[in-house]
Amino acid sequence: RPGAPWWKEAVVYQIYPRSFNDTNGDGIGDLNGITAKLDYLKTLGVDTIWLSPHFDSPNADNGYDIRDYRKVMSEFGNMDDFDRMLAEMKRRGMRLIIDLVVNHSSDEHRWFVESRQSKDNPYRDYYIWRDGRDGGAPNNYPSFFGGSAWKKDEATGQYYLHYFARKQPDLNWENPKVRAEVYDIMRFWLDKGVSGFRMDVIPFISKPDGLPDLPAENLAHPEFVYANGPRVHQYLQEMNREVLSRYDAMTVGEAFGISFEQAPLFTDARRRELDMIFHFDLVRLDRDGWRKKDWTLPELKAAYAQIDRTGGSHGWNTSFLTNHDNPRSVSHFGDDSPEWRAVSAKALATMMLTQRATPFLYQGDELGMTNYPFHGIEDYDDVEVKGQWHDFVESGKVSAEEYLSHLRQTSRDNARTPMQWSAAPNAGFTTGTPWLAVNPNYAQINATAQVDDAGSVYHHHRRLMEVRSQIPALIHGEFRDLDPANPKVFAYTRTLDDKRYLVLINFTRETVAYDLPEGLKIAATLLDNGAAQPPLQPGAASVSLQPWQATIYQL
Ligand code: TEU
Ligand code: CA
Repeated sequence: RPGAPWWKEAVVYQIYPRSFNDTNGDGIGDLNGITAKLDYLKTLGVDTIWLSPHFDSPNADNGYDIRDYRKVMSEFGNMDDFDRMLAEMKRRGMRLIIDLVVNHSSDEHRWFVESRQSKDNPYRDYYIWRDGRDGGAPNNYPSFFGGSAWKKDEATGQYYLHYFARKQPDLNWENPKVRAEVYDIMRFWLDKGVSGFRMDVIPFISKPDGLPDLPAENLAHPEFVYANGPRVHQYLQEMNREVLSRYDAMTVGEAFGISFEQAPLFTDARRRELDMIFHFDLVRLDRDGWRKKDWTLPELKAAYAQIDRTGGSHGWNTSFLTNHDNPRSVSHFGDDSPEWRAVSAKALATMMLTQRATPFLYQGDELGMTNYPFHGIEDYDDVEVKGQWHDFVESGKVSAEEYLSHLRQTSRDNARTPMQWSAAPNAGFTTGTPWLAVNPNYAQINATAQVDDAGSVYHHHRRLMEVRSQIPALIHGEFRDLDPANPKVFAYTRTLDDKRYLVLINFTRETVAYDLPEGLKIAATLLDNGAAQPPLQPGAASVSLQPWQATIYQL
């Protein structure tokens, strides 16, 4: 569409650098490893990369705890490596967006090192310090990573606030100096040539006035309170005015705690805040914290429809099925048994890449990588798991067996195992010892094998991106769910002017007869995930959908 901003037509690929590609044998992925794989990504068809944090960090939360916002994490390389990586992306016509983690910093950031020294330190107000109450924490806020969100600091006897780990103190956005520092950091990277930011838990930056106790009903899900501070929109509008409006940058906010109805407050273009947000309601459809619940296809479809209706009216949406905080999409929404893994991964890709939204593909999903076969607690690395283990299992509230049975399906570590490049030892990820175990299925599921196989999950992603880039209706066209209550089939149209496409996806292992609504006639098959048989006759009004068949038709 002439005049559409580039980021509406982009396909973004998320790299979790620690697990992507190790070039020096220390078992940790690095920036040179990314540079070495740019041709692979270019051939796949992605044009924008979102890099999870690459900044100097003591890694209490794998880089989401930043010690120096202007320095590259030494495990990942140095600034020369970064500059080379960015130049090589640009040479290939690719853009880079980076992670902006400014709700909190590391406790090892020099601001915090200063801040904790004394009550009158010039950096004291960079963070949120309060006196304790009755010999305990200032209020009842829980941390997402276990225990209280407050930690007493011996130097002054006051407590500091940390919504996440103790090593992730929350910054005080009320302080204009903090905001100015953040804007400077943003300019530093934009001036280097990055094309925007994914903003970590950005709705949390404004804290509730007076920090009153959470009502009991909010204690299990404090995000709905944390995300609704009084000045979040004021700060985002200021950030837009001061920084973003001066660059051709895209922004996507991680909107943890934001409901569908609230989405437009962030993404309505007329408000000049963010371009897009990541909604949690779809990827967390079947979750209650670490617990897994059942889900149904109509619920998933309702989430898509809601996202389209609310975020899309004067704004734009994201489409994603996983990221570094969620299980693998084929294990979650598809069927990762050997018989159905590849075809169901292709079906999910068809859905993900034909929404009226910018798709965000997570590393390894283009191969249909699966969850890891975790056994005991010792198999996990995640700081979140360790905190929950302490709060729920060690406290005796939940049995180890029960917690672990849910965790196998919900753990963030599922998506963090190393990228499976080849059938070589350690999946070709490293010549050393990988920081997190490689999924043992790498001999069957790896990039080298799939690049060589035209029928692979990889090539299906490549074809989908190619088709998407050529057909504006698949990007901008109106979305309509034809049959929201159908428990087996997702059927929707994408319409732009006189061009109309139909997507049919069978979410089951059975053959399902699907009758098209009155008046719809298929003109041609545009792209199929290899399950359809026999090919459809033009003009057909009914389709016999094969197990996990996903087809885009032209109407
Ligand atoms: O995620 C925030 C977030 O909402 C999840 O980590 C959430 O707390 C958890 O999955 C609930 O089970 C962002 C980053 O994506 C995540 O990796 C960081 O750990 C977190 O913020 C803190 O920076
Ligand atoms: Ca390395």
